[in-house]
Amino acid sequence: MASVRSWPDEFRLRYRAAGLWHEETFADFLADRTDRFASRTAVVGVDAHGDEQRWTYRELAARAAHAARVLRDAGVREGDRVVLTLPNVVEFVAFVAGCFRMGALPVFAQPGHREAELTQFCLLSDAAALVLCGDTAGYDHRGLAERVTGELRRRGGTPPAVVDVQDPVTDGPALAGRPAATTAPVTVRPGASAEEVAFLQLSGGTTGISKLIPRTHADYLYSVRASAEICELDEQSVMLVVLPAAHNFAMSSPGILGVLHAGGTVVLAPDPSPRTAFRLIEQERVTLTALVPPLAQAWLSSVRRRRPDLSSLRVLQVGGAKLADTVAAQLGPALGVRVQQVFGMAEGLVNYTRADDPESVTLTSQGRPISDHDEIRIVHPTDPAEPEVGDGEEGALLTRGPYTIRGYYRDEIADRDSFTADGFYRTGDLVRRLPSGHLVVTGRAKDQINRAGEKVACEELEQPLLAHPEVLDVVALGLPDPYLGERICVVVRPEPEAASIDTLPERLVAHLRDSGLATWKLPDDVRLLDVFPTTHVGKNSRRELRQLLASHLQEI
Ligand code: AMP
Ligand code: DBH
Repeated sequence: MASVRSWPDEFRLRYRAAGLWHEETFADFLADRTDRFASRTAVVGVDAHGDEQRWTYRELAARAAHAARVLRDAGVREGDRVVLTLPNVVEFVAFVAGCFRMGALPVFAQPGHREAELTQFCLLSDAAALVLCGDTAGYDHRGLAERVTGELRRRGGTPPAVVDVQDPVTDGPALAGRPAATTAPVTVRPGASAEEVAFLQLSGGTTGISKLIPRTHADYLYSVRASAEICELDEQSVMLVVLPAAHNFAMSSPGILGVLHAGGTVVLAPDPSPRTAFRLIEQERVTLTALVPPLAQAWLSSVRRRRPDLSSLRVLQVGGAKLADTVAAQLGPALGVRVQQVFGMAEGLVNYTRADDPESVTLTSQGRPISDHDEIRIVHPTDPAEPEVGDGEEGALLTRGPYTIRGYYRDEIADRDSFTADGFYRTGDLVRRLPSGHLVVTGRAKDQINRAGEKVACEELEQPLLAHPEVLDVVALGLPDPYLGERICVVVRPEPEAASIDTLPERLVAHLRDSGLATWKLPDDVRLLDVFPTTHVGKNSRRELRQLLASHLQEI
């Protein structure tokens, strides 16, 4: 794929020679686990109709084969991209495995994404199919898909076939003018190279809507294997997936794939409430789960009231956003678990605290990299020459390694900003390194808000608001919030002629919703200000303005 920047040969050879990259593809891996663990339980959860399911590895393979047939009948071919926007239902695992089986590339969208994002993902990936769950938590995803395909048609694109897992059609006419269905089974894809792109993950987005992240079989499986080892997974491991299943954390750190790799059991929580999680932990004797910090806090308060039996739970992973040291210290004693901090990104690098780290490190750092081959550079955050800062000093984190991408999917402009000439990814995170190699996340140098682990690019809010006739100027920023970490605030300079100032905040939120933004990106707080503080004119003036406004708002 010419438009994906990959690892130079020197690095590819190094990673292979070091035994990090294998020949194994996802299809090989799943076929192998089906043979080895056939009658063990692979997946527990509810299906798209809300019925409980419990699949063995053998049954998962059969469901994956069926999903592959559904996709093929919808016109999907080897190498095609398939946008998945599914909640935590068992079909999610079946369709991911089905894509791998037939050599199609899943694009991991979230069920909260709306027209703006889904249209963009379909366009960027030239998707052959969009897989959804018709009615998700009372929201009509079929109606949403119609709007997305309508928009794609208007823009002259080929709309994807729409597959509803609540009603998957295997023998109907092919959609959208794609080739007609056949009834032949879809066989496991032979001969795929492990260094080809296996799927597209989404970045949290710093400019505009999320970029697509091309991950190869070899690089991702390395991180999955190594994560499973660090987290000491085995056939007895039972992982509860509370976070959205398609998120990189839930997929791979060690997540769904790590557990399937080890022959363990994945339990999908249909909703993220502590009540549901506690019920499933008791019922399935869950050993491991992963949360974002606000959920960990919700567990703390809920455990005192509900007194659940968490005796099977050994490890509680927390990541996606900074965990406050004070909360970290309470979790272990209150829940009777070992806390593991996880600092990762869909672009690659993942850091874990380890089982044998001293408690002082586990509670105050966000872990150290998976691999000795992860290269870490911590540089001056504002000096364009990017000199490295001294040990223990705060700086911007750059990284390069065996599972960190060298470029986004078909986005050369983003590549120029996000990667150095020698291939280091600019994470946008500010960190400090401890003598042990552990990283402490101290802040962020990117124009992004991290709301409870969900990332929003400031621009995603500012662009549609600037198009509103009553808005003269707008700045989106994250304000500190004791529960969410950050809450989304937009500061608006209204047009002097704005119709009714009193109702403007509500109308602006409605405007954002109507513009098709994902549900979690809508502002928590809309502030109106007649005058913005002035900044020095320069490249980063908007960032400076955000900082000025943030400190201004905290003072008033
Ligand atoms: P994404 O781009 O959505 O994959 O999000 C990755 C980003 O999430 C990282 O670059 C960090 O900004 C943030 N992040 C992930 N885990 C942590 C953590 N444990 N502590 C602080 N920030 C985190
Ligand atoms: O926030 C993230 O993107 C993240 C957090 C923890 C991640 O991608 C991961 C672990 O793999």
